[in-house]
Amino acid sequence: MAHRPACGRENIFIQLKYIIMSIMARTIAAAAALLALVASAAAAGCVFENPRPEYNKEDLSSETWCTPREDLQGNRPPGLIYVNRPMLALGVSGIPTLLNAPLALTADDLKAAGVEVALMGVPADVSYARRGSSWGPRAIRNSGDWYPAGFTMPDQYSRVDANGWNLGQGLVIADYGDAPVNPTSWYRSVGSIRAFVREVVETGAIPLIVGGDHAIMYPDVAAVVDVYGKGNVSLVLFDAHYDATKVTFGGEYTQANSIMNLVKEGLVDGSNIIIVGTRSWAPADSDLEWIRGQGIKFYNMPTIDAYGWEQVSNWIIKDLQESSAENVYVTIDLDVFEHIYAPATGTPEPNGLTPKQMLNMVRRLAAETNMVGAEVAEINPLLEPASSVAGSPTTQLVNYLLRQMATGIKMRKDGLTEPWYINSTAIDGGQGQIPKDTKRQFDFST
Ligand SMILES: [Mn+2]
Repeated sequence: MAHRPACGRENIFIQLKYIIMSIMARTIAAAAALLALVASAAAAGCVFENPRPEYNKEDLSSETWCTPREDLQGNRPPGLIYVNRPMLALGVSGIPTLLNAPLALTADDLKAAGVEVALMGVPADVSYARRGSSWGPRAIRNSGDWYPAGFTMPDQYSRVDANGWNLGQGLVIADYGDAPVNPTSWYRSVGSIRAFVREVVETGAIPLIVGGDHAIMYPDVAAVVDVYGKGNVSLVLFDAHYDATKVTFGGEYTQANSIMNLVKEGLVDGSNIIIVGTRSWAPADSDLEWIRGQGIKFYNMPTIDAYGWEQVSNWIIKDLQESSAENVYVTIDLDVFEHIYAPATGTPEPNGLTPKQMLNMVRRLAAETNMVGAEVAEINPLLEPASSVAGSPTTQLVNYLLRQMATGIKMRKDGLTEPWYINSTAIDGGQGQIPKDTKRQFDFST
């Protein structure tokens, strides 16, 4: 029998029935999906300490950016994931990772592999200057750092090999991927970044973080303080700017006021903060008054010019060693460098520090103080186009900073913590070709 087409009132009832069923089905599915997201979010990475009006709870994509995939847990034995097939993969080939390190995707991976250094990115853009730093971590991965992971690569000053884990030397280093950053709201990102970094610090790994603009300082430092305790972390800031301004256009957590927030919230004591390399047309007198009032140590460029970098760098190390806080966090804004050395940065200033000064310094900080974390922020590859593809002065400098930090961490592990340690074979390869009474340009012992 031919099917009788529905018509008239009957047709309306059938349509209504389908419309009602469809609405019910969609409502149930949406509710289930939302519940699943909320449940997994609670267990995983979404932390909203400061929800803003733009947070639309009915938007099912609103928590996807911070919710780890469920299959990351329990479907494989935890440990490092080697993403490149050859034994000796150069940076230019294969799947890019930070320092060509193997990956870890969960805290269980870090724990199972005994990861000592967890490299990670925080791809955030909050700055009110030239934006693009969110591309920083990707640019460093793409930079073609040509040193393969796992093979012997001694630092030329200390002769310490932080890289050679394939040979039973070196540190266990992993790329832990990127912190969750909400593309529409920094204020929704802050809590999740803090939780992500805290998760790493809790495993005992030292996070070495690649930014992202310098607003990442607040959640990164807060996470380290969450683990080590309020007042128990010293903070050393290398920056052309002092990052404690009251002028933030109403923003609570910006790239320009992290120092102020960390002090006001009691996370870091002012007397445990050292600011190094500032030289812009600020701080104004009132801000300088605030800095003095907190007991913040301030080695600005006039101080470095007056007393010399070697002297000032010794004072910084001494300040940290004598601090009441047991732990040290190092935050580097790339604009602390003379602009020509790090052109890919958002708020450059001339008259900065040199790679030589800073590379020696970060190795010393990691070796001679109890450095429990560090970050390099304000890498903006959009300002130096080649940097996103094949490396550049800026990206190679960042790779060097990370490698010198790792070297210092390995030196400390090996007990090489004396001031300005350099290996006896570092100068002239230990051949003794330089007469013993030749005066050194710089006496490492002072
Ligand atoms: Mn800064």
